[in-house]
Amino acid sequence: MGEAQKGLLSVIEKLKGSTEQEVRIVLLGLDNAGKTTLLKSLASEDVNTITPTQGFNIKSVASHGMKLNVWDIGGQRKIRPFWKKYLENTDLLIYVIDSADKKRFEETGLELSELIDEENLKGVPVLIFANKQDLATASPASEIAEGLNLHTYRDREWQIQACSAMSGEGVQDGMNWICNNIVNRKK
Ligand code: G3D
Ligand code: MG
Repeated sequence: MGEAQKGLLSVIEKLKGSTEQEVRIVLLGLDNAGKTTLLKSLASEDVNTITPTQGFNIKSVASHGMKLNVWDIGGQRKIRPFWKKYLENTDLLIYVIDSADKKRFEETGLELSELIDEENLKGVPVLIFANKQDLATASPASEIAEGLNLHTYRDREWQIQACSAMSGEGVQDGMNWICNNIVNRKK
């Protein structure tokens, strides 16, 4: 694997120079969006899976002063209250969308808008990965942005990045945005 694999760690290395605080990131999206694939390209470290409560699997990577938590959202109304703890003090939200799964655009849009309203994510910058762009049936990021009404987000920084977690294309661009944003926020 190439540069993309080192992406997040090198971002964190840079951040260490500018802050002593831990950087907390949550990576979310519907099941099958590509989170696990993306995670593998973001972190070369071993990923621990913890199960804090029944039916709620959370993958957690901690290294270099960074804490990254990942879980599937959608269809989990009953266990949502358990998320709270893992959304506390979040510095950045990464939201992953399967750009080729048009049937679930509405569902993923609803989940994102609910997340954005979470108290613990108030004002938190959000990077949206329009993933699976390598598929011929993928919708372009601009169309997805429109469908999600991203232009109405006025209380936070946001960015949509076309990518393929599989090939790594676009992942580094997303990392660069993260780097600039967390650095600006922590200053
Ligand atoms: P999740 O962790 O969000 O549930 P995964 O999603 O990372 O497990 O990915 C779900 C499926 O989508 C996997 O396929 C994975 O290989 C595929 N996938 C992830 N990212 C991409 C991408 O950028 N392009 C393409 N074409 N496929 C991708 P399987 O077949 O293993 O279920
Ligand atoms: Mg997964």
